[in-house]
Amino acid sequence: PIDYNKVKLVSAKHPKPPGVKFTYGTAGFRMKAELLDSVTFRVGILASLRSKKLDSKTIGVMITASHNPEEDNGVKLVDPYGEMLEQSWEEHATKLANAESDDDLVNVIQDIIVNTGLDGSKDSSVVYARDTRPSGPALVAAVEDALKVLGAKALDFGVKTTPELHYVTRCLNTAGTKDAYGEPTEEGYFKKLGDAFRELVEQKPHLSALTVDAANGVGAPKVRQLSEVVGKFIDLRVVNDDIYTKGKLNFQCGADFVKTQQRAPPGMNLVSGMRACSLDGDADRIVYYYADEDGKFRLLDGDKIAGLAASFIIDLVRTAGIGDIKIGVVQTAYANGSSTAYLTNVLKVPVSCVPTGVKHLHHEAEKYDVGVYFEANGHGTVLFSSHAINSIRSAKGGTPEQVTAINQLSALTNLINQTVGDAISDMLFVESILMNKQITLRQWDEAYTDLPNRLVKVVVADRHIFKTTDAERKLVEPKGLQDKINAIVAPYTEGRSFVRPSGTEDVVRVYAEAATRQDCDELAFKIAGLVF
Ligand code: 16G
Ligand code: ZN
Repeated sequence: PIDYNKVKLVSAKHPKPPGVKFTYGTAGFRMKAELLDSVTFRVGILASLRSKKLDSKTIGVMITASHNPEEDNGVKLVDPYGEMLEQSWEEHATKLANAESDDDLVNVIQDIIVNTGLDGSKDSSVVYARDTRPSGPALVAAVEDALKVLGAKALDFGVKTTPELHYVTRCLNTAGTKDAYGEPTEEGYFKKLGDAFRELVEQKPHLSALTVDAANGVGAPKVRQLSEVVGKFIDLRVVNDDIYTKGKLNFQCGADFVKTQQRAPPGMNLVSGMRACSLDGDADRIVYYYADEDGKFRLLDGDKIAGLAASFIIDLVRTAGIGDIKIGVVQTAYANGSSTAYLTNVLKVPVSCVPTGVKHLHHEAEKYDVGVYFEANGHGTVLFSSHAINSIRSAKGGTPEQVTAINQLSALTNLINQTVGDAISDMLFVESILMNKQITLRQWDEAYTDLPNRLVKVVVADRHIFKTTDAERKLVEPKGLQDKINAIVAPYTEGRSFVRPSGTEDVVRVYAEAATRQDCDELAFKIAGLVF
């Protein structure tokens, strides 16, 4: 049973900053690190409660603020199979974080116990990891205090990428079952990826070196470790790998910088013929890019990866002769209009659009046998249903081509991190496709041409008055605003624009795309003016 007096005593060492309102949002709790001590302590408590609720299964806790500035940090929970925390528990997290006093905290814990019908006397087990942020160790200590006071089994997974933590959580909970996902260690993770990658590319000629911008974050040491496993097949050159100098994390580098600025990180010296990609600060996003003959920067973002991945898998399934496998792609409103047209008209694959945030994409992708989901920002993965996996594993194949395609599909199910988008796994996935097709980044890029697009942040008095519908593509509130947007967009050729409140920052985001750069910028400017 839970010793509430002890909880209060330890909680007193992790006081809530008065007046601050916390929300468990799309990416868990995220803000200036100095405000997070009480929050991480309480998330530790919630992790233990969640484990008790789920028959003592291991729950994951990740301490990271992804692509945010170094002084930020964040914390989120991972459910037993590596998914995001079940949505109904986000509310419990928010209530716990906002309990003003230690007594209130105990009341909220007791409410959660009653509300969810969990048995407080059950054992609990929690695995946790952090990225390279300097504020990480102290926040880990706060989680550990919580686990100690609740008597939870605590597993410190150390400095890891977010996707590694998702991976290990699933491994721990499936060990010894028919759904075993892999060895619950970092070595197991790299071995699983490395073996699958080798299977896919062993016979293929090598490509030129790939420059990997690691955002001066946890991706840097991890890509180096990966290199030890796959170095025979792929030449990885890590840049922006300084995880020790203060202030460097995500600063003028990384996937978010490259995607939003639409340029290479300064200092990379991207020249024609180079192949490059950028990870974000916790290595769950990746974008590719190159310079064309004129030295012009060309981005291959999450939409381009989705197109490449879908076309490769469609071909494999067709060649393998495995019928009855429904392939679909899931995007958000930020997907470039050209990418949606390419998927729909050229690949002829069904496309669904869902609200921003991994949990929405992930759930929608689960509706297909093979669900490819990517956000334009580079976060994404591919999910294989158990029907798909069984079909692939039991397929025999009559011709050598069929056998190869079946083996490749089977390898893909191991190469792709199916718990969450994973920059390292996605990078190997993309590389394996490019090696199989023997194509350059430029040739990949030729599948379709992106419409010029612009993303603008608008600071408003209260972003909560903005309410959206239709996968965030339309505003329902403030009343009348959507009609005005429609009227402005109407005259633009291939014009599209939408407005949504950010889930991670106190701003409203305006997206616009149109046939020309000038039209697109003008459109973005006009719509931003409406919102302001
Ligand atoms: C979070 C989401 C990411 C989304 C971004 C949008 C997860 C794990 N992460 O980082 O998928 O693209 O928020 O941010 O769900 P915004 O709401 O500020 O535009
Ligand atoms: Zn991230």
